[in-house]
Amino acid sequence: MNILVTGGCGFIGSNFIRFVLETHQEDSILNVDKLTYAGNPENLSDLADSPRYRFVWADISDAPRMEALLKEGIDAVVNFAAESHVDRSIQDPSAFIRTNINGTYVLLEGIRKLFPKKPIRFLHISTDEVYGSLGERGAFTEETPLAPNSPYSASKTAADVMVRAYHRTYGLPVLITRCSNNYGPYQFPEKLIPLMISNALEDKELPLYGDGLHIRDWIYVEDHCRALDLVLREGRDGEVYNIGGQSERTNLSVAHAILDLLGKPRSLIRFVTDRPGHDRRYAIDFSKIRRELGWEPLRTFEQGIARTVEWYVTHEPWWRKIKSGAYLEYYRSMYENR
Ligand code: NAD
Ligand code: TDX
Repeated sequence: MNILVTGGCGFIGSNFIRFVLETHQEDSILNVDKLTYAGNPENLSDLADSPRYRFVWADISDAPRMEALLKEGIDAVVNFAAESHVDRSIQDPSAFIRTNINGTYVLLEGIRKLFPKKPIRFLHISTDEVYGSLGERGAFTEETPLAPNSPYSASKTAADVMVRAYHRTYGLPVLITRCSNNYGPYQFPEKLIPLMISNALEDKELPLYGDGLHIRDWIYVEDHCRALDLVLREGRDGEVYNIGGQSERTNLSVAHAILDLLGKPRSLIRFVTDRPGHDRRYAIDFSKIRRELGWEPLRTFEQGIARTVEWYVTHEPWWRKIKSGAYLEYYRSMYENR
């Protein structure tokens, strides 16, 4: 397959591209990324010379550019491109509306217009946050009503249901996945786990929102990528697949695990003002993808967090460049001069 991946310079997209190229020797990838603050081509610098990988600097909201790229013999689109950080969406939702909603619409419309007879597959990476927040018991199934609480999750919900509508109305062969919280190599250090690891390594405080007892289900990014690859090749058109890590943890216990692995004192933890509209708990019922496609997560949280801490310890220049902002200037100037 010749796969167009959007947002491939971000965290999950870069892990997915590497996974596909390693697993499927016959596949090639066209990576389209706008290089926002979260996009870092260094995440894929090892692929720069691969004849099966190409990077194009472009915005998914740019319809003429997307149509031109879709005409390049693409077999499938995997849409990761998004503004992905909840706290930023609370500060200013505008980019979330532009990229997450309008950008997804542009891609769908491009496929509808260009391939009226035999549309190409469109795998859309949605999120468990579209379901809103859970109480102490239960887990999200694919039938749980959508009830997003942040501008981020509301924008992801709008995209998710638009993708569904393009299947119902126009027959586009779409697939939607809703996954829980990812962690692992190349995650931008604004998200909880890389922020906690890098702060601890710098002997800085670890800020926990509210009482620190909010619960997330954590999945190691490689397990997520394997699920996405399966859904792309074997999923049923028009279906939604939940993906989870079977690892519910409070944020406080995540912080403890990181500090313990690094041999740093728990006194680094600081309880700070809570995030507005903060979802209390997420949990995923992934029995559908297990039943239909035989997928389940392979790594426990304890294995995954140990590997992740190790990766950040051995890749200190990578996250230091990001925290200082230096990476952004370098790549912007490189692509602007082309
Ligand atoms: P990320 O922020 O690390 O990466 C996003 C990438 O998209 C960046 O490379 C960025 O430059 C690019 N991008 C942003 N706007 C763009 C635009 N207009 N055109 C082209 N590229 C653009 O995000 P991530 O954590 O890798 O998440 C990837 C996807 O997975 C997102 O759609 C997110 O909603 C979803 N998701 C993430 C998680 C998680 O835990 N991180 C969980 C479930 C779903
Ligand atoms: O400094 C912090 N302190 C803190 O207590 C940060 C950044 C987060 N938190 C809390 C908020 C959440 O309860 O940690 C938890 C995880 O926060 P994030 O890493 O910001 O992730 P979350 O808001 O759960 O959303 C993530 O998972 C679903 C991704 O960012 C989304 O893109 C994905 O859709």
